[in-house]
Amino acid sequence: MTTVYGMKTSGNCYKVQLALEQLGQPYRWIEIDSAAGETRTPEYLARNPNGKVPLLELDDGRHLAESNAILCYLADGSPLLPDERWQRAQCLQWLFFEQYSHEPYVAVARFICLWLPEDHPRRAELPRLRERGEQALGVMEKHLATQPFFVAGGYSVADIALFAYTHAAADGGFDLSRYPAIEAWLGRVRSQPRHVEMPAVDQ
Ligand SMILES: N[C@@H](CCC(=O)N[C@@H](CS)C(=O)NCC(=O)O)C(=O)O
Repeated sequence: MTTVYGMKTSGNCYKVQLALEQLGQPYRWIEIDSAAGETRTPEYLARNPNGKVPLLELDDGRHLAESNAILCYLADGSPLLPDERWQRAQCLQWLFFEQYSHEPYVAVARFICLWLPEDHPRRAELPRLRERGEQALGVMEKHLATQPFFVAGGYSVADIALFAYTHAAADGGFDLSRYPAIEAWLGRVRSQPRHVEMPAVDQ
């Protein structure tokens, strides 16, 4: 059976969980505690030399890292990843946008706010992270003002990838009420069959 090494409260890992649930694919989840060093053990680094979760392990022992690559692998051949060339390229466009222009700001602000102490020096990064995160949310808002989902064909891995940290953006100090089209899209994503929520973080 396919195995996922992940952390349930990580948006990058939640993307993989959500896709597997919506595809109805059986899987085994191994919870990794990165704070306890479990992504830095020799055994884990042998599976993923980059020492990150999520990580997919196939039955034949092959491993695949990077959440959005995992989404593409899992969704291949399903409606979550269009076959049509242009729509598929648009999916990829939004997956790369998520990793380069969204996640480094929206997810990192969340990480700092939820996991680092009040007096941690990295809190000084928050104003810049919020400024750049707002830019990404602005791009999404404009797109979603005219379309129900990111790619015209319908709900896809692009929506899964962008939902993961956008729906939790308030954790990083973002005010989503300023983005009505994003809020409406979050509702449409939540109403998809077999949707599961990301667990709340214990404070
Ligand atoms: N680009 C990677 C990012 C993976 C990543 O940053 N994972 C974090 C959790 S969200 C992690 O493994 N942190 C633990 C560590 O670095 O030890 C992806 O999309 O999968």
